[in-house]
Amino acid sequence: ISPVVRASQGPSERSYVMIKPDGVQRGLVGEIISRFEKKGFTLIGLKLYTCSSELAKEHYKDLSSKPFFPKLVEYITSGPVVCLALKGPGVVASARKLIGATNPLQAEPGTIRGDLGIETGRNVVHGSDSPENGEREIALWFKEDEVCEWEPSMMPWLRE
Ligand code: IDP
Ligand code: MG
Repeated sequence: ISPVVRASQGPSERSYVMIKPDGVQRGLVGEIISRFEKKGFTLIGLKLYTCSSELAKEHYKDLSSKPFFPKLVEYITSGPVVCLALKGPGVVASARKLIGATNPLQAEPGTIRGDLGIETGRNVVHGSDSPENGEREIALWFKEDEVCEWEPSMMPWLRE
């Protein structure tokens, strides 16, 4: 079995990561994408997008009863976001670790929020909280033909 074929086997978990409008406005797009690229996850979807409040509400529907919900929807729809779909073993939990705690002041240095933010309401980036939500959110934010399944040629150098 070739190393390329071998490396492509195994779980194919996917996460939806989004650079929120503050991250785009602050010019942090390259920096943030770079952190996920360097970690070794496979980028299978990427676009700049300004979302409707319907989409924002659907994305955050579990938080609809929270007092901050209207402001959250206003924030997410306030300008373009960058939508990323990432694939790899354990990508959901690992992306959450790279992103850091919801409140940037509590997020560890070295994490995206810990390094780049100061307020929960401007915390720069989103990451799916479960593999199920990863699938749900990728289906919500990307059309089917916008997700590109491919096998990076460096895979044998990332996975045994
Ligand atoms: P998460 O993004 O770390 O998963 P959640 O609790 O799922 O955190 O909340 C989703 C988003 O809602 C947060 O990233 C943040 O933008 C916003 N949010 C959460 N709690 C608050 C709050 O108390 N005030 C303002 N915005 C909040
Ligand atoms: Mg969440």
